Amino acid sequence: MKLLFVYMNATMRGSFPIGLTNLASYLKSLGHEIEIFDTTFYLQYAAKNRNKVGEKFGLYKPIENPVAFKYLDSDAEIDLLKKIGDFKPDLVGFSILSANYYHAVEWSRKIKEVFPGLPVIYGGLHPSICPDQVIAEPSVDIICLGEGEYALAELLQRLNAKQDITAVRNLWVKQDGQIYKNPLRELISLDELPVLDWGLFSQQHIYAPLNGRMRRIGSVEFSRGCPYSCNYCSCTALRNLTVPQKYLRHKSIDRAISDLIVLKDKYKVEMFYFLDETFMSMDLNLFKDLARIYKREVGVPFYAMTHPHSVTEEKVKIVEDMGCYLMTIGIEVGNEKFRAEVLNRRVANTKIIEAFDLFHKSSVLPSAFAMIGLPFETRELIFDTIELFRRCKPATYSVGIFQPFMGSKLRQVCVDKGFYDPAGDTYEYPSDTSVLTMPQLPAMEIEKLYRTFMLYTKVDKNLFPLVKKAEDDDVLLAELIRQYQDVRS
Ligand code: B12
Ligand code: SF4
Repeated sequence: MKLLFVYMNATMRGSFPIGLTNLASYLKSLGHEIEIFDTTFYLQYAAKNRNKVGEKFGLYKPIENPVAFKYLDSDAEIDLLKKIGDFKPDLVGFSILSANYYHAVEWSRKIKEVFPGLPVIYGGLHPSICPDQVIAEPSVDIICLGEGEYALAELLQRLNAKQDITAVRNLWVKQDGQIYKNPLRELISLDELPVLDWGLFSQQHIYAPLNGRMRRIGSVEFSRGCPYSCNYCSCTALRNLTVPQKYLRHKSIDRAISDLIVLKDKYKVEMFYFLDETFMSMDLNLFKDLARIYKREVGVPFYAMTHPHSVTEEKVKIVEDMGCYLMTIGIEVGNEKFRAEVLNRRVANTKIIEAFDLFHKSSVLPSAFAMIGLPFETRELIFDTIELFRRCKPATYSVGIFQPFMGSKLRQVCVDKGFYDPAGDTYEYPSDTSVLTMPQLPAMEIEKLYRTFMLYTKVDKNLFPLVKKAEDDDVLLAELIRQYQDVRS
């Protein structure tokens, strides 16, 4: 069977998406003909380029070795229809996060107009957490909840054999005015997935910025799932779908290593990015084995993300020896009580500081994640975050304005407290803007602190009045950013 996936990515930010690549590689390995229509490199999305916003406010380092990407200046919708006409798929599958939902709907309506008999399936995070909304959309015939590999394989096999498709597990199927809602099946064993086939995508996806340099980066996973339940994260909703199965699982070391060797050689990977939700949380003995074999057989530097709780002296030595270049630790906010009560992240500041200090003593660069503009947050609380950043001194970091993403508990809190009106929500939130209306912290105040965050974390404290002035003075802001963006915090 022929399946055309539509990878909706309106950020102009590359990286081979793990979920869709796994899915496409798996179906290809079963003999299906798979093509991907990818929106990543269309110039029409330039305004949504998050990297550019981050660079402007000194939040990302300027790139020393820019890559000359080839962007497409044609119209993505016209190109998609042409692709369908040429490839003649038996099924079109949209892979979407919430941010892409309405854009995908525009396109699938158009597909139904031009190719009325062509079935359309939606999968990915948004249909998994908002199935009722998505199945009600007339241009969508089928939705997939949770992991798609086995479900799509069975669907394609049944479509090919012209068999009934209404009882395929993980799928909700609309047929003759009825909706068939099927339960979820067993989770896939990660060892059953074939080696990622990045050849299905534009090879430009291999280039990504890291700490001021563009590098050939391969996004991979060793484990899937997370033991925590932070209130601002949508992963928890995905995991809850699969209860009582254990969503948190990992590959066997043999399989992980053999895949990494293939990818390293085939795509000349300079650095691997382990997308595991919290890489260092794995069992100590497993970690030791993985590290020993990785160092010997793969030997490529890598970076990953982790929870501060997982950082111990022993584990830092292990990742250092394994060749880790950078580890991102979620600080999120600086006030311990606020972090526990609002974010449901119960970790002490002393533990966070200890984690950064351990990394500073090693050769691994510690990086940090943070958010500002959370519900109930005040200017003083944001300064607690700035203060903790000044103490932890991350080598690089990513700070974002909180957005009420679908599937996160905090979204509902924002709606209940009147901080956010979900009527007419497009799910697309510009990265330098707050969409909340909070009496104690107006959106404008959040945006000013976002623009000056880097400065407050780096300048000498006696310059704080000048930075405060720059909150309202774009010329001064640009000048200060120019002076301080290369200064190590
Ligand atoms: C890697 C990543 C990215 C990558 C790749 C995105 C992608 N589409 O894969 C990049 C950097 C591009 C990215 C960008 C953004 N991301 Co992001 N990202 C992640 C991250 C860290 C991992 C996702 C992942 O790989 N999951 C594992 C794979 C196996 O699961 P999966 O992709 O869902 O795929 C499976 C199923 O969904 C299904 N499936 C997927 N597609 C399809 C298609 C069909 C037809 C079918 C049948 C099935 C199916 O089968 C797959 C395999 O089993 C998650 C956080 C997390 N830990 O989950 C956030 C996350 C997904 N991102 C998020 C967000 C908000 C964004 C951004 C809006 C920016 C931002 N503020 O962070 C942009 C939007 C990008 C866009 N598409 O326009 C949110 C999504 C919230 C929501 N409700 O939509 C998450 C959950 C983080 C969070 N804040 O909670 N992101
Ligand atoms: S934010 Fe990170 S640690 Fe928290 S639930 Fe999501 S993936 Fe897990």
